[in-house]
Amino acid sequence: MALLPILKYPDPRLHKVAVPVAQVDDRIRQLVRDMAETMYAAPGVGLAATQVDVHERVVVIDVSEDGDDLLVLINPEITWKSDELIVFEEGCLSVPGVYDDVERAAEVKVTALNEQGQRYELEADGLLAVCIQHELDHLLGKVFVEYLSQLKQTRLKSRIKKQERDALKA
Ligand code: K1U
Ligand code: ZN
Repeated sequence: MALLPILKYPDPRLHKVAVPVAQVDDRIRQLVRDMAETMYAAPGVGLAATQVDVHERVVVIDVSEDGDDLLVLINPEITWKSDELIVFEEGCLSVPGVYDDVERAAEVKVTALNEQGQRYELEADGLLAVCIQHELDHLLGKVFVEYLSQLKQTRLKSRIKKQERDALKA
């Protein structure tokens, strides 16, 4: 198993669109194991392959209290979103230290393949629904801060540039 480096916003590779997995084989199962280890170590409740610079449709999620309920989503697709919306304060392992409210569908239905390549369906609400939508956005090259106002995005980019300059001086 391996801890994978996580790309940090505004790395342009976070905006690549992931392609479907052609075959669920040992390479993908190893990627899933490494992504899960990386997510648990971060720690986080989700991770998309895009964030570890692999541009294939693979996501891992674990929103359980004890961190013992890993959900593997290969080639996930949202098949239904509720009209009801939920506002949730989101974070992102690719944008450390930034948490802000995002409005998304309160419930979703998703279909995906598991590590054995078998298709399954899932209905989700609450944090799981939020996390599924956040991770599937990553696969489309979208980072949650893009839902924030232009002013907040500009301030965030300036802050990151200043942090990078300060790190060079230190
Ligand atoms: O995609 C990611 O970067 C993972 C992200 C998932 C997420 C969290 C909250 C709302 C939407 C999506 C994170 O895991 S951020 C870290 C986090 O939420 C957390 C960290 C430690 C314990 C519990 C949660
Ligand atoms: Zn994220």
